[in-house]
Amino acid sequence: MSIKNCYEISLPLINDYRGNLVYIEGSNHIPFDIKRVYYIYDIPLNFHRGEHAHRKLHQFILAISGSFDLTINDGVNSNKIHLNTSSRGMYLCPMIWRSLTNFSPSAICLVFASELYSEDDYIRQYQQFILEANAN
Ligand code: T46
Repeated sequence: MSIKNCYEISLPLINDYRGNLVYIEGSNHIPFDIKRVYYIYDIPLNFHRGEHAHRKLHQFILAISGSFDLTINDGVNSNKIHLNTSSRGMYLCPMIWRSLTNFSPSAICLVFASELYSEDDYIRQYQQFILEANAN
């Protein structure tokens, strides 16, 4: 898997005089069946999240509030994306090392995931990630 398989997804935003509405339709906007949703918030200043990869998990990550940087790395190439709107997020395929940094004080990171939580799916050591990425 390569970071070329990861891409931005823009969501439909409906704006009128009352404000904004963004909607997410599983089969229309998310390229996998959603089995789990979670969110991360109240991140202390200068702390980071992530620093791991997933063997099988697909995810869609967006900043539902505030902003943060998402760095994706396939073991060869990497790319840093600034997420700062609730109508655009990143799809991450399996076997991508991700780091989330530079959280703004109000940041909320919302994640849609293709599987239930399983620690067995995590690769938390970078050297192990490189071994498994090169073996594929
Ligand atoms: C990712 C980034 C964006 C659960 O029990 N259930 C869950 O659904 C999740 C996601 C985590 N946990 C437990 C596992 C750990 O004991 O919550 C604790 C913190 O998890 P973790 O250190 O993996 O959290 P982050 O914020 O570093 O990473 C998470 C996701 O794990 C990861 O897939 O892409 O958010």
